[in-house]
Amino acid sequence: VEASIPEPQREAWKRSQTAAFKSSDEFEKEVVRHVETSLARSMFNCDEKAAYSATSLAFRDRLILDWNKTQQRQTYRDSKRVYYFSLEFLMGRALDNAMLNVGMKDTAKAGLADLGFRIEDIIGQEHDAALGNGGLGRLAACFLDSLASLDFPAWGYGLRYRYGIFKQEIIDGYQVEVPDYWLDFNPWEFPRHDVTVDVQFFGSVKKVTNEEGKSVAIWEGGEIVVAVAYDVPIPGYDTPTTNNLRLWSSKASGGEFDFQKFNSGDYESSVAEQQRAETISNVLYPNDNLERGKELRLKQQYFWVAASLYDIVRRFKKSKRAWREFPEQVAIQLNDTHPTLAIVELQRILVDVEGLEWDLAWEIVTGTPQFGYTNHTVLPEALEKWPVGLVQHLLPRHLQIIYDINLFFLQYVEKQFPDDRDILTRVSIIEESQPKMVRMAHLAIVGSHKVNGVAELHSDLIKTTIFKDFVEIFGPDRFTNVTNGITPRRWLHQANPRLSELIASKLGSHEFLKDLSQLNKLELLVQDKEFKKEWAEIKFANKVRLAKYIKETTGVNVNPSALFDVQVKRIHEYKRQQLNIFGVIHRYLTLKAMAPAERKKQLPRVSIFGGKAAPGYWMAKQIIHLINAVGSVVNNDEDIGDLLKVIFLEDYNVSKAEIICPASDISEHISTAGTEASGTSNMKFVLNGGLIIGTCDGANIEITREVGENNIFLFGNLSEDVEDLRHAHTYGSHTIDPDLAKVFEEIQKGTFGSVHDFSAMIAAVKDHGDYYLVSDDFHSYIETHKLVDEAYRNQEEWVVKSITAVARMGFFSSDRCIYEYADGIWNVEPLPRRD
Ligand code: NBY
Repeated sequence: VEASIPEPQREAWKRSQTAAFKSSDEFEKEVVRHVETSLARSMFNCDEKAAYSATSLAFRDRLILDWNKTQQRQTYRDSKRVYYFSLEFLMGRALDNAMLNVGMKDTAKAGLADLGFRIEDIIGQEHDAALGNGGLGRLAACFLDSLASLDFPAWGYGLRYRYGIFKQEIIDGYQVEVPDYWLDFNPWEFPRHDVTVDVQFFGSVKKVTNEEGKSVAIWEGGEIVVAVAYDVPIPGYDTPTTNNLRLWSSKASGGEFDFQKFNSGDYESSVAEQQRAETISNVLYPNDNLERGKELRLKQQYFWVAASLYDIVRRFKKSKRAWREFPEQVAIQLNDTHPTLAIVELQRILVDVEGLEWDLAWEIVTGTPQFGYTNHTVLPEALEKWPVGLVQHLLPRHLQIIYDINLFFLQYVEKQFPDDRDILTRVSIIEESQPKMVRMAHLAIVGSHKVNGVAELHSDLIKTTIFKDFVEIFGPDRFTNVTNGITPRRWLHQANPRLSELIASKLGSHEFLKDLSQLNKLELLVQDKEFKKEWAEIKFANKVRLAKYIKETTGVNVNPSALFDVQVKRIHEYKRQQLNIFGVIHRYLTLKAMAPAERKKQLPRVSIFGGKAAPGYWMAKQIIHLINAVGSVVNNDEDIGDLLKVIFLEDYNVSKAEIICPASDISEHISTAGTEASGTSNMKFVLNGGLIIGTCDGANIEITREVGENNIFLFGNLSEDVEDLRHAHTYGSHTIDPDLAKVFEEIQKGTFGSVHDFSAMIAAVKDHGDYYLVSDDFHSYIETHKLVDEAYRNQEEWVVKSITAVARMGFFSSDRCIYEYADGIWNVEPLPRRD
């Protein structure tokens, strides 16, 4: 690397090879310097917010030195890079993670203590980076952590939303959305005002014949929006490798505003134009697993994809390689279909801008390995489709290219299946509906060399249902599985430091954080009394911490010795929070019906819910309302006392998950079988010593395979029976489970208030075919909860289950996922730094 630096700068570069600080004294000096210079404040006036800012700037300085060296080395070695394209990166807080990954948290703790601060208070000042909805966005964040920790040359590409996922407030039991303006001070990003890309929209396409007599397309007119890069350093754990997350922000072209319009007195329209441009990266769409076909969303997708590809191509062209080598230098992973336009855009660049022949260009675009597509859902309402007219209007040249891709694809299919007209209709990229639609998943499959699902069941389902025809067409090898994982750095070491230290003390080092399979050695200790005692104490301490948080935020006292039963995730009918709350009501009625002496013998429980409903998802909002309504009755019922508490935690997000996951005894992953592609919080809870109650769905199945059937509580109908059950509901006679019917009667009596509000939830089960099989699974759910209670009474045994499960969770590290993608999909190698 050194030799690549121009002579005059080399000496200075060598001097800069020292890290920003090495001791708590040096750290303190850096903090003071940042308070006084970067923040322009006096130390007399340094509150926790200022201390947070200065601490972050001190760590940022450190990270950016590592960032520079990592990028230099990757460029110098000309290594193949992975680009992870995701519209969402749900990063959470950065400071704690940065301190732990560079291994300087103790240093910072001592330094901050010297200055009179508690490190937890300082960490708590940070606003979550919440640029995502749920599992899909958090998966991208875990993957970035693993890619850096394993020294892979990898960049994330996304959008720098001014507003992340909304903040949720609960007012009178209802969800209210408040904008999440998080950028007032963000020390973790580096604006690159010199790294910009012009992105074109609208306009028209003209075919002209060039000097060589070739017909070429020219896309002209329309408007230009400028993409500005913001870089976020991604530190690896226990390695100097620091990767990059590049987020694009939109601004109007031509500087601040159009001076011509301004000078001609048209001030308002010049401002309006600027605002229109900035709108593109303004806000994250708050839907999870629902596609709504908004023009601005499509604009976001193209803006982000065009800027990112331009950036990648610019980097590639510096290496002066032939285009054929592009797939050897670049692997792009499409996180869901949201970036599918990248396939079309690359074809456009190669044909229209670089002048390649269509066939050669398409060979490069679909080269192995080039694009990989990860599917995250089989729910029909979540599969992306865009009206042809909208694409035509916004991206006229791209629509032509889509039609050409489709033409060649359908010709290829026709050759294989000459007598089958139906298959052409089914697999066409264009749906011949009114209006016609572009099916993004079909485009993504045709343009990718690998398509993967995110858990075994899910990957099997996509092959046998929604993408069945494509398996016939392209063969089974195009389809594969990479079961999701989570980063043990954030979800064990950071969220549960005491448990992580206990494990490290038993295994002799922290190596397990980078090789999670080493947890299996814990199984040798399941009969070690002292170890079990410490294990149980840590869980209890984590529950005490959550109980304190519950008291502060809801005012409700909960007993930390009660069984903590947690369901935190986006609110969605398929995830079945309604099943959970109906079960809670059933428990309440059962307790109420008991004689006091018998009631006293029951096991106390705290049912904890959390999660956001998409603002336009009315039914999900009703579910939140019912949970809160049940809470206000049950929590104030003197007959019940500590035996049952129902808590709804406001504004569930990543930093709250870090408090909640370590504190659960049991967590609920109870989706209708076949609907939850994987789930990842299930992994977080088990890794923290909680057990789960779940359906045979998504990754629950593989968790069962790993931890053993005795260490998980499964219930409910199987995925293969869902279709028949639904059919029977609609065409046969549909009887409701008698216990559930009693729950409905109680709600309809008005016990929980607003009968009117809740009637739709009941009707969905009773009158509208119970699509999510709430009634079918209710009995099994209740019976399984009885088993949970019984098992929990035997604390000795429970702790053994907890330890055994943790010991067997090694498979679910996102490091394992990254190795599988690197090997089977990207064909990339790590590039460790040797300094
Ligand atoms: O991806 C989730 C799946 O539901 C979950 O089972 C899986 O574990 C996780 C990671 O693979 N999907 C998800 O979170 N999806 C979204 O958030 C999402 C967001 C937006 C849109 C679609 C899905 N959209 O079309 O706008």
